Amino acid sequence: MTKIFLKILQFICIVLVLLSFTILTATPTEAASLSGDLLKQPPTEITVSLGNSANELKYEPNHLEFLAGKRYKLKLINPSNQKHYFTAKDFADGIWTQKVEAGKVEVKGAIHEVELKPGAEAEWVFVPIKPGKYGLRCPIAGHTEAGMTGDIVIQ
Ligand SMILES: [Cu+2]
Repeated sequence: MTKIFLKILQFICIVLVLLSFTILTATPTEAASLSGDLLKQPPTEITVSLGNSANELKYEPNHLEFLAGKRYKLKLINPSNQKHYFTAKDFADGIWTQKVEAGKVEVKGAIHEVELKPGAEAEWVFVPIKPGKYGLRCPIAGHTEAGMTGDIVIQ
């Protein structure tokens, strides 16, 4: 419960920061609608493949960059014949997750890792908040060691 509350607070903070930057040039009416506009902002789409059809143990791409305060749709796909994880806990703590969508299910709120079965797809919609460099890895036995790692930068 406290975690969710902190996430909401974080989100409100980023909205306030964005508002204070924009308010100088915006009329009061425009400024009032900015927080709503953030969620209507068309997300930048990025696709990451967990493994590939040749069953190589890697993320493609294995380096991701995001800008704080922008809205993103991270599309995760698994074209391999084994399951994989997208595990980036510190990154997940540094973003505000709007939802994770898979099939006909939408999960709202904080998420720390996503498991994709062979052939699965999921979409993670979020707004990065905390700049930093974060690690990404697949914790399935042997996968991290084989090079199924990556890094994620929030600027
Ligand atoms: Cu894996």
